[in-house]
Amino acid sequence: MVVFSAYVFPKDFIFGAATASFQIEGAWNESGKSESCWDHITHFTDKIDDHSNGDIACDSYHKLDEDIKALKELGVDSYRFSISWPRILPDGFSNNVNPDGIRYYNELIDKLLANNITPLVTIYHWDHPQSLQLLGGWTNPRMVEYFADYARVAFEHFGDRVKQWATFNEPEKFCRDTIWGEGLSLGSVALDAVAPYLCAHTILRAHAKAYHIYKNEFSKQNGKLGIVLNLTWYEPLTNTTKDIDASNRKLEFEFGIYAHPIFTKDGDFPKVVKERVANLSKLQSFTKSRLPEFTEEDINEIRDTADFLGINHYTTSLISDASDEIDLFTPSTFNDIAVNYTIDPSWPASEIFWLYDVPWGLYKALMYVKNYTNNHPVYITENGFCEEAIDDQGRVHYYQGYLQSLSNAISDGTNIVGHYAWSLLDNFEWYRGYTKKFGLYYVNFTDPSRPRTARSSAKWLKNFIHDVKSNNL
Ligand code: PNW
Repeated sequence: MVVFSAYVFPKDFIFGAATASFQIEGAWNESGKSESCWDHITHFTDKIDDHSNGDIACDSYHKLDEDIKALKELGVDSYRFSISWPRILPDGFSNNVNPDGIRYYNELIDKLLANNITPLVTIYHWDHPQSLQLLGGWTNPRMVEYFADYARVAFEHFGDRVKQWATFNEPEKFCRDTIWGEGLSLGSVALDAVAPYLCAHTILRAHAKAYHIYKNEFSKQNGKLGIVLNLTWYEPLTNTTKDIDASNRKLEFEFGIYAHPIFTKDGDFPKVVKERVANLSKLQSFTKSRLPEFTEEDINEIRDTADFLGINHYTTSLISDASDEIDLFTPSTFNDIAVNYTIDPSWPASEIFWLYDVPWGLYKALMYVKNYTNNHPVYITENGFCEEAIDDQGRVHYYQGYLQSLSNAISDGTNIVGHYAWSLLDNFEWYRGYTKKFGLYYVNFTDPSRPRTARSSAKWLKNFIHDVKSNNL
């Protein structure tokens, strides 16, 4: 441990920046790539705020040298990016591998390594082939096999050089809304009350299957494999038992539903999740719980299948119990959870509605994770702020506070091994299109050459990483 000013980081701590394929690559139908579910949503629905799409995005498919230049300039140790499933397996299945997809990621990986930047590769960051969406997407249990086959192709082609793998990015988020639309009510029992649980059940089995393939067939590659979960910190609004229980319940439904089966010795979904969904399902006259059950075999297969946990942490909400307000007879995940959200008006707001600058929330989240996972190694795989200005003092303030909190959590015994800023670049922000900016680098989307410009936060982070490292020498 080296102390620099007030910051403390272990000597081999990893600093990085993150992106995801659909959000940056563009080249949506080039060189053998097929349509992804997100190409489909953006082309055929009006759900995106600015009616934009990922057809060109940051054009990183043609500009990987510029991305690497930005990473190099930042002085990061690592780059977290994701692989586009339809770019390497256009039919969705592993019988047909697209050589140009393999070429692109080979080139990216080789150039990163040549610049001393290690890759952390997310196998799935929300963009599966539309052909598999037509087969039901993540509600189809066969996706377990299709995903495992896809992961095997990734290990085969890239595993000689990639030593850090994450299977899924934020399954709770995409199981809730990314394919079907967003919002607390999507308007059907199937989507509001059933699909998120079918999806969770499939994802956990797919993750475990990929883990066992990696450990059994690719043990020689000697890498690490984990999963990335979203973890907003939920602080009880008051210190009443009802609000404390409500914030715990929210954490279990959002984080525990994935973390409990993988990281606890009991395995399986959290007790409160199983009980509440079973009880409400019964009351609502379903013949069985809307939450699928795992078999004993599934539970054993899923338990202990992560070398590390990735957490995406952005912000904090204040939680109160909503049990008295909900209609128990209306099936929905919102009613299953039964909480209300609010914020403290003194928190600095970002330019996206859900994100506030609350650095102590990260400290609490990390302490919670330490307990929950018995101090498993953790990467913060995403952390960032939404602000458009080139002189983005709000983002600088955010990183100052969050890195301080992170450093405090490390001093207090949490096992945090890395931090990735979201994002390297402004990019396609899902339902917000290009209206919301998360980049350390500004991207001019009206210029066909998509020039990248360092924001103040990029310069700040560069100096920060440099200072931490030179004090660690
Ligand atoms: C993450 N929330 O999504 C994703 O992993 C990224 O792809 C995305 O660009 C980034 O965060 C910024 O949004 C989230 O409402 C979306 O709390 C929404 C929330 C959290 C994470």
